[in-house]
Amino acid sequence: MRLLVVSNRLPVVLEQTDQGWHTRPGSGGLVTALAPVLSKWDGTWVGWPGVPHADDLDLDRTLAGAVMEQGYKLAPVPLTADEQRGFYEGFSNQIIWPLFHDLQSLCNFEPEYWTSYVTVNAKFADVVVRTARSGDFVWVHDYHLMGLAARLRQHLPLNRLGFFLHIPFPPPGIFCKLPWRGEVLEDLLRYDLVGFQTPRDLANFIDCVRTLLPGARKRRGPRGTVRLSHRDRTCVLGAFPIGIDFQEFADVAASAAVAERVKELRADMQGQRVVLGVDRLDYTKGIPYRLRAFQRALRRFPDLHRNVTLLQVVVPSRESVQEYQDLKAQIEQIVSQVNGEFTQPGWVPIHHVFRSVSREELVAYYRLADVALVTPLKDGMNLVAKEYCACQCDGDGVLILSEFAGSAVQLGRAAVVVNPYDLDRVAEAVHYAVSLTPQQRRPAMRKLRRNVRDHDVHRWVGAFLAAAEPADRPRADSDERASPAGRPRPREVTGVS
Ligand code: GDG
Repeated sequence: MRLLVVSNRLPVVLEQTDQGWHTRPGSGGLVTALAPVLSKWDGTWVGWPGVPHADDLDLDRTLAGAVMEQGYKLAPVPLTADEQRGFYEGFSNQIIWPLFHDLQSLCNFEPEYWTSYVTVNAKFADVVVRTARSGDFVWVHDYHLMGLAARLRQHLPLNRLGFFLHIPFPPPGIFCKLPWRGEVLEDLLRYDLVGFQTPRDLANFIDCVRTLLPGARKRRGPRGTVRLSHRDRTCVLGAFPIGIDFQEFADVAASAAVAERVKELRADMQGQRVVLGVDRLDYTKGIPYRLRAFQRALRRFPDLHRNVTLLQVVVPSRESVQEYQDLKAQIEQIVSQVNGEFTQPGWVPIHHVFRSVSREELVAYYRLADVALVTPLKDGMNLVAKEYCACQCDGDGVLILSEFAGSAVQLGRAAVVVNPYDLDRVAEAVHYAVSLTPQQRRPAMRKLRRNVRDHDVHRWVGAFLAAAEPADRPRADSDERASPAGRPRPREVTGVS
């Protein structure tokens, strides 16, 4: 069996220089996790190369070099600028992204976007069909490509098809606003396996199926999964919380180069305690609320003055979309307001970094930080929370975590859990976190690190692929209608103990 991974973007970055086009490897948890599996299984990654068509760009030739280095193949799906606008900026990021994060008021349900999404999903499917051989496992990633299975089924009847949703799945009250709700659900049920980040997302999906497709039948599957039968097909559903490459982060954090950088940063910070926020520029990450909460902390707890600094890294993202430009302006305004209110010679309360920093610099920030303030309004998982823990190789540090991040299911028992909308409680959490003694901080961080280590990204890949194995015969007595009373048993997600 070979593995085909399909995602919106290929795991490479194409760049144009005076010498022509060339590639450099992409970064991120998914690339790190899947690269070794792909090379072991003679795999191929299918995705959009990230740049619009250019006359002087020979995609196959440019990507050939990257293929040699990475040990697996790349199959590009070229998109026109119009397709990229309608499918990516439109349907994916102005409809599904806000809706699935419970922010339906930000949705723009433009019918053209749906048309573009259907066309582009068909284009992706065509490249997969051309690339796949009978028996290959096709693993599709994320909300941009929910509609691939229908077309793949027609042309690849013997291949197993898996899908993993990296973002949350909303409850029926929100999902039902989607004009194409029935199509999306039916499309997802055409996969053999659909994976979600948390048991809550899985339960929401089943509730939506129950609401919109009343004939669907639900049974227990192996290892906490659920089997849903609809029309002539059965789909396995499960919760597979994504992890990080713990060892890689821990090794970089323990390296001499990072230790040296942390020493420099500490000297720059002049003994202040550092509270760290790291986010892509996105309204789901709750950055304005976080900054307001920090402002409240400074107003209510004068002992924080000159003693605590918030280091907020914001990585530019989706800046062609109006909401993201507005968010950037809003963040800059609050930062300047708070700094104007509290700055004294020798102390600027918020350091705002608006750019991407290198992996090594990011790890140095994680190590430097006494407290990580991870307060998304809603998040599929949130890898920053896990990376922060992995990087505390001295066993110290405090994680303040939003109850609405998927990672709270695993880390909530040893983190300081907050409602990100509750500014006063978040302010108190910051004050509490910086007041803890090492004796109070260390046991919780030990538990957090153990949990992140034991549920790393390699285990995630293994669990998903194992669940995608052809099904055992279902037990005759486990049949039941999809109903509220018959909610799926949540997959056991080990909490820290
Ligand atoms: C989606 C879901 C889910 C950030 N700044 C820099 C940088 N980063 C890296 C972090 C982390 C990643 O970006 C962000 O991951 P998150 O999980 O926090 O968020 P999304 O990008 O929204 O990801 C999310 C995830 O998919 C995986 O399933 O957890 O819920 O929304 O890895 O390290 N990396 C570098 N410089 C930066 O400045 N090098």
